[in-house]
This record gives sequence, structure tokens and C-alpha cells, in this order.
Amino acid sequence: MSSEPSDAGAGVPQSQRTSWTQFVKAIASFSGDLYNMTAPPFILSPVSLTEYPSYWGERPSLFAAIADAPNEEERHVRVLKWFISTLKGQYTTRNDQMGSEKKPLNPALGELFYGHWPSVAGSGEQTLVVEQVSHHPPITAYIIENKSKGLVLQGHNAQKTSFSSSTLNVKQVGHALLTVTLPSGATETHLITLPKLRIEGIWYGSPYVELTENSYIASSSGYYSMIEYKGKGYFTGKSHSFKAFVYPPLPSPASVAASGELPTPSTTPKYVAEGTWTATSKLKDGRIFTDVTGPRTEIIVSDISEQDPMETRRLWSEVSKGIRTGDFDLASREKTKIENAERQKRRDEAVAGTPWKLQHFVRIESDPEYARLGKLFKANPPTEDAWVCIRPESQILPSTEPDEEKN
Ligand code: HC3
Repeated sequence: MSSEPSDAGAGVPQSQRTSWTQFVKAIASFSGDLYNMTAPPFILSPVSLTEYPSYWGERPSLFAAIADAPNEEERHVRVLKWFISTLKGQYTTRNDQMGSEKKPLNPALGELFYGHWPSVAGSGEQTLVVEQVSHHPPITAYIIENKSKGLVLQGHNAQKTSFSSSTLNVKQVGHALLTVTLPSGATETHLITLPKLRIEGIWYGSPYVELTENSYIASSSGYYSMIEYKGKGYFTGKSHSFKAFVYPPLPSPASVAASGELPTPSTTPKYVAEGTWTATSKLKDGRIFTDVTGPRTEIIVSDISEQDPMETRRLWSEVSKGIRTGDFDLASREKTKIENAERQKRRDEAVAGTPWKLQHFVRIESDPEYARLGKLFKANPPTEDAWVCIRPESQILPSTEPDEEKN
């Protein structure tokens, strides 16, 4: 790692500067699970990683609009618009709410997060189910559904981290698959890959996320998009910049359609959008493509008193309270309690020969849709596993919307 800058730790409370420097030096030479490292209190988030999938749902009207698109091209473009519009929430929320990127709470195996976004102006209710499907390595699986619009987004997320030149590089492992059921009853799928992250500003104690390299959206219609991410000094000279290229399928012979193969995409983009994922972007002709300067719609979660003991806000409530109120002894005591109880559960399960049973998701070795759609952009790796939901939404989450058919 490069040598320590003179103003290192400028964003760190005076009393935690030494422990911050030690922590940064430790991550610089560390490989493995970052969540297991003890970090100074000021950098701890009171929120568990199981809550993060809700960022995918914070633009419900853009999500619902995908289903109303008149054709496959417009649907692909709307998927891209919605995806870009979720990035601000995903990657800058901690900075906006807590002053810098934070270290999330490391979820327990089987930890749950449920919530919903109510229907607005006929957009349909959107629901979220999250389950921590692995503790070591941490893997989070989620499903977001808008049943009345026929939209289902399923995905999973893990991270591989490495440190170089005072930056933490985070490769996201996993992908998301959006399935749209069309009015005809046919389905269209959209594979969404996840961008790489660079966590900058670590030496100064003010970490923030920058996105880097490329991510893709590939649709079963044959359309695909490549999104290129750049930080300061590229494209617009601004942080959080991106450029998205939408490639249409080449007119393909009927035999291609009949065989179920995807048509070959054109090498010339039909649309190019450019701007920042934290504010606005425009198409080449000057029309606005995305605008996330307006508010996001936060998820609605039931009261802790009504939650299952494995629901994240209930499970971590005392730890979160400690972090939020600056009572770090309470936070650390309660965190140790949870970790010890989890270790005991695993020991008991090993003795009884009954491993923990997940409630909502099951792993499939190779996601056929990833393998198929990934060919459009020559996905690397060409195959990937997936965690798929094992039950229809209505069986686990009673709808919160008034149901006209019930009396
Ligand atoms: C890397 C990260 C944990 C993972 C977070 C993910 C990738 C989770 C999935 C969401 O959809 C998007 C997302 C946003 C932020 C990512 C976090 C940023 C920082 C955190 C590290 C594990 C913490 C590093 C600690 C420190 C002190 C260097 O900030």
C-alpha cells in the first residue's frame, strides 16, 4: 500500500485515529472476510447487509413502468433507466445519511428482511423478501415482486475484496434476473450484472463508493446494454459518471427464433446515454434519460414488536441502538451475544445432523438464464449459480393492500 498521506485520518474522531490507522493497515494486508474484522466505532453502520436489497425497490414507479412498455425495445430501455436510477440509493445512501460509507452489520445465517412499497396511482404494490443464505462467505438473496404488473426481480449478492493503493476494490459476485410476464402470458427475462466498486477516501476516514469498469443488462428479446462507469476526470469530469450503450438485435432469420437461440446483437448502439448516476443523464439528442434528483421511496417495514426473532431489525435492535446512541459497549456486548448464539446453533445442528433450513431460497448450481443471456455480452464467467425463491409471494407475506375480494 502507498505511504500514509499527511492528512490521513482527517475525517476520524480524534479519539479513534490510532485505531483507524491500525484498522486501515490491517485491511491493506488482509485477504478474506472483511466483515470479521473489528473496526473502530465511528465507521460502524447500525444497519445489516440484509437491508441493502431494498435499494433495488426505491423507484417503484420506474419499476412498474417496465411492464407498461409497448414493445421489447422500450421495455429494455426502461429496465436500463430503472437500473441506473437505483444506483444512487445503492451506493450513496450511507454517505447521505451518515456522512460516509460505513461497515454494515454482518448478517446471521437465515436473517430475514421483509417490507413493501404501497401502490401509488395504480402502479401496484411491490414486496421484498430477503434472506441471508450463507454466513461465511456472506451471501444475501432477495426477491422483489410487483404481482399486479407481472414483475419479479430475483438476485443474490456477495463480495470479494482486495486492497491496492489505499483503495478497497470490491468485486460483486452474483446477478439479478428480472422476469416480466407479458399480457399474452409469455415471459421476457432481463439479466442484470453488478458493477465493481472502489471504496475511496479510506485513509482520510471518509470512505465513499465509486463504481468502475462495466456492467450489463441482457434481455431475452436480444437487446443488451453495456454500462461503463468512470470516476472524476472522465466523460463529464465528474464523480459517479457513466455512459450506457444500448445494442439492438440484428434482424434474425426465423430459424433463430424457432430454435430459442438469441439473435446476434448489432455492434452499433442504437442509443447512448451519458451523465452521472447520482443526478441526471442525457441521450445524444439532448433528451433527459435519467433524473434521480427527486426523492426515493423508502420501504415500509412492520414494527419490531411484530417481527420474527430472525428479522434483521429485531435481531440487531440492541446493537443498532448502541451504535446510534454512541453506546459502543452495549453494541459490542449485544453483538457478541448474537455471534455466540449463532455459533452455538451451528454446533447443535452439527451434533443433531440437521443443518439450518432456509425459509425462502434454494441454490441452483448454474442459472440457465444467466448462461443463455450472458452469451449476448460474452459473460465472464459464462455460468453462475443463483438463489431462487421456493414459494409464491402470497404464501409468506399477507398483502397489506385492501383486497376487494375479501369481506
Ligand atoms: C462493500 C460494502 C459491502 C457491500 C455493499 C453492497 C455491494 C451490497 C449490495 C448492495 O446492493 C450494494 C452495496 C453497496 C455498498 C457496499 C458496501 C460498501 C462498503 C462495504 C464494505 C464491506 C465495508 C468496508 C469497510 C470500510 C471501513 C472500508 O468502509
